[in-house]
Amino acid sequence: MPTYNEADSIVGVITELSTLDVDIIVIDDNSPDGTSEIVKKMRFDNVSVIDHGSKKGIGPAYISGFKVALNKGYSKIATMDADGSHQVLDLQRMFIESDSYEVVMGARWIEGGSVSNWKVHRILISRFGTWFAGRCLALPYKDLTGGLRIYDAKAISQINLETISSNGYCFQIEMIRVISVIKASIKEIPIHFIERRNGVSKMSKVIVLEAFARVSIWGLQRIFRHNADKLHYVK
Ligand SMILES: Nc1nc2c(ncn2[C@@H]2O[C@H](COP(=O)(O)OP(=O)(O)O)[C@@H](O)[C@H]2O)c(=O)[nH]1
Ligand SMILES: [Mg+2]
Repeated sequence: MPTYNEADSIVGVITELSTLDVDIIVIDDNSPDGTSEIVKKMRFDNVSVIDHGSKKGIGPAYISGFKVALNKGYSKIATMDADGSHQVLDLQRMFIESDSYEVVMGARWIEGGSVSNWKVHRILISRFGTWFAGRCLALPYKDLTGGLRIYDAKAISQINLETISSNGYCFQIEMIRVISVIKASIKEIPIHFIERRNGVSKMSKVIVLEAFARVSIWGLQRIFRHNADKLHYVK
């Protein structure tokens, strides 16, 4: 779980997750509100914190988390927001599916999926983002920007993680781009996304622009250079 200023949500999310047989790695970008210290004070045996030093964005945070998870030898790696938007019950259903697929993506924009309390502009950005990325990258999925996913650790271990360049939420799109290069199986499962009740979103114009620029460039590369630009992703 990547965190930036989630002091008001993190205890509830970790407590709820303790109903599952999982270890939790929190990757915190030196949150000024003390998120990291709050987690450490919980003293849960199955929870560890990576202090990431400064605000580097969710992309680098996830990559550090993946590296630690691979070192610890886990077989599956789940990613989840720390603000309470992702439901533990959805994650539980996804774990069942993850026995049959290398990547399970929580999807809001498929039958059975839903979003609560999200402003219209967020819905539009998210839906347009997935549509645009799907067209540019020739990916058939319905929700490319969500953060609730389960990856098979073996699939992640085939990736040259240093070559993943996105800092913001574009990371989620880039991961699926990479996953399709290694031809891992992907399944979308409907989830219920409930907008946070505490704290504020870290979504910004810079994050949207980064995604738009990177996806546009990848789209052009797909047309003009085929797969040559993607091979560096694979070990
Ligand atoms: N480590 C780290 N986590 C972040 C950063 N930006 C967002 N997050 C975390 O990523 C998750 C999703 O962020 P959020 O602001 O809720 O995005 P939204 O749901 O799209 O509005 C939350 O757990 C955030 O705390 C960041 O720069 N660094
Ligand atoms: Mg959120």
